[in-house]
Amino acid sequence: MAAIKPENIRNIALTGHGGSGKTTFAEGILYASGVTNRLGRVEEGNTVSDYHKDEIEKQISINSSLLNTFWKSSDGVDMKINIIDTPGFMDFVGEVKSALRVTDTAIIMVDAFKGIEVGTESSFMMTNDYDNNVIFLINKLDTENANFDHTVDQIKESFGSRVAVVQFPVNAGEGFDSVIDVMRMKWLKFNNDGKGEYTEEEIPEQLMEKAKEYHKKFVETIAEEDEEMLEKFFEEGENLTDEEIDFGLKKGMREKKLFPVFCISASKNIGTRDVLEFISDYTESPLDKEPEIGRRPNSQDPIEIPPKPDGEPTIFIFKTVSEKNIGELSFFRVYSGKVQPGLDMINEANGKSERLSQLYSMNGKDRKEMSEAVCGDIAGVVKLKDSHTNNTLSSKNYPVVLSEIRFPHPNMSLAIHAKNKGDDDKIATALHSLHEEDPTFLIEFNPETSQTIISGQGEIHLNTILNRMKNKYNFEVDISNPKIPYRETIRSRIEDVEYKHKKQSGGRGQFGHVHLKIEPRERGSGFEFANAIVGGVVPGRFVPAVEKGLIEVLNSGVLIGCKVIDVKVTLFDGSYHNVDSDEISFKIAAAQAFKKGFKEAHPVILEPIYDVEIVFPEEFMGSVSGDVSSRRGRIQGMDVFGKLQKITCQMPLSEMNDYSTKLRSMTQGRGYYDRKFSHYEDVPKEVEMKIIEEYEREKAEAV
Ligand SMILES: Nc1nc2c(ncn2[C@@H]2O[C@H](COP(=O)(O)OP(=O)(O)OP(=O)(O)O)[C@@H](O)[C@H]2O)c(=O)[nH]1
Ligand SMILES: [Mg+2]
Repeated sequence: MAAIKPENIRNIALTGHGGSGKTTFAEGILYASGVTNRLGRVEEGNTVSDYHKDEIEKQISINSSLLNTFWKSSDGVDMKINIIDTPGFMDFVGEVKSALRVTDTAIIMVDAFKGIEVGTESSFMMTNDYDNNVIFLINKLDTENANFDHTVDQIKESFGSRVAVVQFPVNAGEGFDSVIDVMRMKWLKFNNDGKGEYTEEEIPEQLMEKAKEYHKKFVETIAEEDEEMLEKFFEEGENLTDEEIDFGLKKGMREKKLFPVFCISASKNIGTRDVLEFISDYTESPLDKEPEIGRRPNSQDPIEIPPKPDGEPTIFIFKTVSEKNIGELSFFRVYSGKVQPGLDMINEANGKSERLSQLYSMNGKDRKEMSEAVCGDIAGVVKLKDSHTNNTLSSKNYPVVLSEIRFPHPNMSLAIHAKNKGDDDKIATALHSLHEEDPTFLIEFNPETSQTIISGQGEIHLNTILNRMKNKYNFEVDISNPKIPYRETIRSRIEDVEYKHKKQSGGRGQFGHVHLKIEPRERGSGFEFANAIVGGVVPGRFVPAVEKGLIEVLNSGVLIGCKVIDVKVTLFDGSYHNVDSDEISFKIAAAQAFKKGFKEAHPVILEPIYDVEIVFPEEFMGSVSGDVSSRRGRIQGMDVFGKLQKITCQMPLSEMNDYSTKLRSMTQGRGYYDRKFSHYEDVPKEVEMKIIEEYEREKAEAV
């Protein structure tokens, strides 16, 4: 095959609400373009894209899949089309973000019966972050309840009047097989054999009036791109030249003002070919894109990395998968220059060099060797040593770092324990590998609570990970709610608390004696120790032991076994014994004095408070805001995005364990939220009592 030219590459992400038909559409593309020789079905578990065991079992996409094909543009040029099929289910939103980061055009799939759903809106919102052009496909027009007009109205209502309807269906419903293309003013009649072929015919008389109306609206939407064109349109009717339409359409899409709409039935493979043709003819090539914004190593100043085919090689890794037999496979996009096996590159994230080994073009799990990947292309490479998702590999002559994918914060956590004690180390390795594949899945060992905590985007996400752990790595774990990392501190000062540690039981005794002053410090200022001993009443050599004794209590807590924070302790008096005093005695004396003083200094328990953003359809406002209050949340702001409502609030972590699941069930699966640690705050008294009681009970049970 002739070398691929960057200007002939198109990079497309398939996005949209769960179940809208993305994977089925991808399957249609591969069949129509001859990559496969049959049309796989999600229900039969034989699609190219959903090839993982858990995807086949659940009949949903969980991972995004990289696919590619070739298609001839209308002027006969072979275009390489890279497609990333993303999952629609909210728990896997990280996959969508990484796909949008490296593609130029997002196809947003909309179900013709269900209309705009929360996944449609969130897909659109995410395209704003990564500057993708947008095309809407109205799918499932072969279903009985498909409602094209209503869906178009909804798209316009949500995304603006510059929605350009390119086609309308002639016979939506069970027998759906033809559309009127109002851009070309042709009747497209599709064969019903699944290959998606069609014939172009003249528009029948009875549909001509409707077609003209749609055509006029289409041309008007395009004319709005340019004042001169708009004038011409209104003065001379609808006579824009093909060149003007071409110009206005491309400009409007590039500026993200204009969104074409197509009609399809993915499962019947109707409409696929003309969408491919449109992608080839009208969407941006990597060379049309604005330069990437990056930075040089050791600098925060932004620099531009233009898409230059002969520039210094620069690639960005957006996904890593670990596959049987080959190990880690990293997916990347070339942002400048071209790369081939054997090329030495540098990873500025860790300063290490990487030699590229074999490159592959991908279709799900099938891969084909590539001799090079040119500027703008997307491909896979095996066996990188030290490079991960979000890393840039660049030329040693011109090292750069490109901007990272902004993955969402986790919104649900679980504590896990190996069923089999001996498995701990192996589980750590498996968890690490699962995180490599999915950066929205996080693992942390909390030394304070001695728990291994896994976090992710919701119940389904964490269950998927636990299943993978079982199926792929053969481990089973028990799960529980993570302990909340409370803190302890004081509200008032104690001028003098004394403790004398004295022990005389034959042999050498123990003696340590201290007077401490204990004071609260400002939140976040930490622990301070001051030595105000004069005249050597506590000899200098024992002072570090006093501080050590204090730090030990600070770490193990006084009230409920949680860290003590933001206190100042001054050692100002004490005494010692020539023979019996030693470090241990002073450590014990200091610890006991502190515990005693702490309990008298109005101790309080602090709890972690999170900043929370909740997005959900407006009709659930009452139940969502009521639920926030019942979780001791404080609402700080409300915004509206189309038909979505956003609540910004602060909520205690201890009230959020089941929040992800509860929010979904309250909003018919349409609400989602993001959270981020904010600060520590006093626990209300009645809650404090409960926490102390629970701690005492657990302590008693453990004895
Ligand atoms: N009747 C009809 N069913 C369709 C069509 N397209 C997809 N489906 C069905 O809709 C269901 C979901 O299709 P998928 O292709 O898995 O949808 P998806 O958008 O990839 O789903 P996720 O990746 O899980 O978000 C499957 O049962 C498909 O067979 C269509 O055009 N017509
Ligand atoms: Mg899918």
